[in-house]
Amino acid sequence: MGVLNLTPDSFSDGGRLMTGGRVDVERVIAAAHGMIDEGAAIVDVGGESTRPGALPVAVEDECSRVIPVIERLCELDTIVSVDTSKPEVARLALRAGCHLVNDVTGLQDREMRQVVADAQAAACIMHMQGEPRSMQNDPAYADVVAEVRTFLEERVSDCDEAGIDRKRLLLDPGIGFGKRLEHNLALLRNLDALRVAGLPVLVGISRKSMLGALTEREVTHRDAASAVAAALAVEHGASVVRAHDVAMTADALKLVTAWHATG
Ligand code: HH2
Repeated sequence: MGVLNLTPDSFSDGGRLMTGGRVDVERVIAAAHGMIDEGAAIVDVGGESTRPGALPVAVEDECSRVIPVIERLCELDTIVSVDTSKPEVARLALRAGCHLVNDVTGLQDREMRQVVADAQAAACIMHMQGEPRSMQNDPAYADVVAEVRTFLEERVSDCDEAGIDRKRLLLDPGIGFGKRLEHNLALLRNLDALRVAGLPVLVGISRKSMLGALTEREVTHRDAASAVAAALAVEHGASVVRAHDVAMTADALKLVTAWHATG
């Protein structure tokens, strides 16, 4: 899953796809073509940063960033995902042809579940403790793996009730979303335990601060560590990895595949 952040303030690449404060649709489409050529099967479009301390974006502003891009991306041969926690944005994105709703609040909102069910769309259920503004203030767990698993179980059952086909769901431990380094590492080591009902797990670790803590590198120099982390995540049970540098990640995953093919 390649990341296309259409925001001025994303933690690693804010503003990259904007010109004069507005989304540069042609630049986004060119970036998407690049990612697809490099091996992305999904492109994930977001109009609101979820970094720690990020400020909320109004529905109209988020829509004006993502909808024109989604309309164009749907003409390409790829799965289009919208990274939003707002049902209004998800509804319009799905109407524009988007296939997957990537909700960092885990589809806890009933209206969001209804939007996904009505469109027979796919969805990613991510775990977060707290909310972006304050989630890294003092995250605490008694047993992070058990608590994240319970959360995912509850959300899958909410989705069952809403009539969302389980075959359309992805689960995500939410690396860095209300978690300390030790919590992130425990989750990454136990991805198999998070496969509620055997559903596939998505991991988003690309450029995140845990990699900065481990390598002492700034966010602009974390792509090598991100690719290694993606390979480790797949080796430990992830089915999808969310990446900013798709080419480097695809190389890492080719090695994992070859390793097993020759083993
Ligand atoms: N991480 C980010 C955003 N969306 N979605 C899922 N499912 N999993 C993740 O780990 C995840 C996510 C944060 O990364 P990024 O989009 O690059 O930054 P920002 O939120 O600042 O735009």
